[in-house]
Amino acid sequence: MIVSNRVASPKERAAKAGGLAVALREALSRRGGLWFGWSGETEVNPPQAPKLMKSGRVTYALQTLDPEDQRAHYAGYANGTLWPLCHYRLGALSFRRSDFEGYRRVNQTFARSLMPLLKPSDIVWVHDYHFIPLAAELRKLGFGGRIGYFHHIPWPTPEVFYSLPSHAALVSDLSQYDLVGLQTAHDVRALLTYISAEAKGWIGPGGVVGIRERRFRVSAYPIGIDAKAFVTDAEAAANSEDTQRLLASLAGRALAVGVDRLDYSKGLPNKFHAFENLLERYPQHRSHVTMMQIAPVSRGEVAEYQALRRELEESAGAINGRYAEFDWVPLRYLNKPFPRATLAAIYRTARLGLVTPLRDGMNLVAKEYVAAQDPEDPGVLVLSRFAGAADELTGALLVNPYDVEGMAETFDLALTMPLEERLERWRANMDKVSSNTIHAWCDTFLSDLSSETPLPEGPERRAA
Ligand code: ADQ
Repeated sequence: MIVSNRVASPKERAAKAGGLAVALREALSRRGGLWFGWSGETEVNPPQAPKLMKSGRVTYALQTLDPEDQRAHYAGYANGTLWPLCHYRLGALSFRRSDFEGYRRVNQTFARSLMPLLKPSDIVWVHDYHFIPLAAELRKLGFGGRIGYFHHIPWPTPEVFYSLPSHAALVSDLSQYDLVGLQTAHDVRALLTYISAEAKGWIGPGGVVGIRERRFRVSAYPIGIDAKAFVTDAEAAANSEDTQRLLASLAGRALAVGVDRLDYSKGLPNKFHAFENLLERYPQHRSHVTMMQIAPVSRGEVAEYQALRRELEESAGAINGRYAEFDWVPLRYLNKPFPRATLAAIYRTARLGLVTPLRDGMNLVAKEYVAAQDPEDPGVLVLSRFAGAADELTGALLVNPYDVEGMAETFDLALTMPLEERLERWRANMDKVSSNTIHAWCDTFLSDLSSETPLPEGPERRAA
C-alpha cells in the first residue's frame, strides 16, 4: 500500500507524471497493491470512505477532505511550517496550533479511511512530510503490520528542529514506523543526534533506534531516476525538431540551463545574480552564453511564493535590460512545465546544468541533466553543496549558493572546461546515476521494510 498526498492516477500519462510516480506505479503493478491519497477535491462533511478505481493490478483509493482541514494540513502545517523548517528557512516558518490540529485531523481521516482496506499482512509505505503521524494513527486503530516512511526533503539538524513547537510529538509519531528512510547520511545523523539527545532514545548498530518501547530503523536511501528512460529520451532528442529549433535560436552560443519548481528553497534569485555577475566580471562571455531558467509555478496561492515570483520577474527584466543586444537575450525565463522528451532535449543541448538550491533533499534535476548528456561531448554540472545529490555526484563543480561571486567564477570555469576534464567528471557522475536508479531505490526500501530479521534489543532489555 502506498500513501502519498498526490496520486498519479491511471489517466495521467507516463510522460507527465514524474519519475517517482512512474516508479511507484511500476512497483505496485509488479506486486499488486493499492495507492492511497487525496482526491484533489474538498467538500464539507466529506464521505468517510475513499473513491476506488482499479487499473490492472493497482487499485487507486482517493479520499476527499473537508476544505478547512485541507487548508490547515497542506498550506498550513505541511507547507507553512514543515517545509521551511526542513529547508532551514526559519524566517519563513509560521506555526499555528490550529494548523497543527488540522494536520493531525487529516492524518486521522486518512487512517480511518485506509484501515478497512488493510489486511494484517499488508505492507504500508508512506511518502513525505504530509503524513508523519499516519503510522501512529493506524496503530491506534489496531494495525500491527509493517509501515515504512520516506522523507523526501532534508531532515534538519537538532538546533533548527528545536524551533518547531511540536518537535517532540513529531518524533514520537515517527517512532511508530518500522523503517524511516531519509535521503542522505547527513539527514540520518541529524535525526539520530536528536533522538539520542532529546528523545532519550538509544542507537544500536545498523541504524536501529529505540524510543521508549518502540524499536525501528533509520537509514539513508538516496533516491535516483529512471536513468535508462532519460538516456533513451535524450538520444531520441539529439535530432528532434525541438533540438533543431533550440539550436537555431541559440545561433552557436553556449546554453546554461536551470530547471526548478518556483520555490524559495531552489535559490533562484542567487542563481540570477550569479549569472549577472558573470556577465559583469567576465565580459568575454557576453553574447556567447544564454541562460535558460525553467521554473513552473508551484504553490502559487501562498504569499511567500507570489513574492518570489515578482522578485524573479524584476531581476530577469533588469538583467536583460542591461545586457541584451538586438540579437541576443541573456536570460530566458519560462514559467511552464514541459514533457520529459523536451526537457531531455534542452538538458542535452546545455553546456552547463545549473542546480543551485539553498537546500534540497536530493534534487532529481541534477541526475536527469547528467543522464541526458552526450557521452562524447558532455556538459558540466554546477551543483549546490546543499543538495543531497552532492554526496553522490562527485564529478560536479560544487558551489555555495550564498556566494554569488563564487558561483560566477564557477560558471566561468565550467564554460571554459576542456573536453578531457568534462569527460572525466561526467563519467564519475554517470556511474552513480546509472547504478542507483529509482527502481533500485524502490526495491531496496521495500525489501528492507519487508525484512523478517528481528531488530536487536535495547540496552535496558539486554541488561535485564
Ligand atoms: P522537488 O522539490 O520537486 O522534489 P526535484 O528533485 O528537482 O525537486 O524534482 C523535480 C522534478 O520535476 C524533476 O523530475 C523535474 O524534471 C520535474 N520538473 C521540474 N520542472 C519541470 C518542468 N518545467 N517541466 C517538467 N518537469 C519539470 C522533492 C524534494 C527533492 C527530491 C524529490 C524526490 O524537494 O529534494 O529530490 O522530492 O525525492
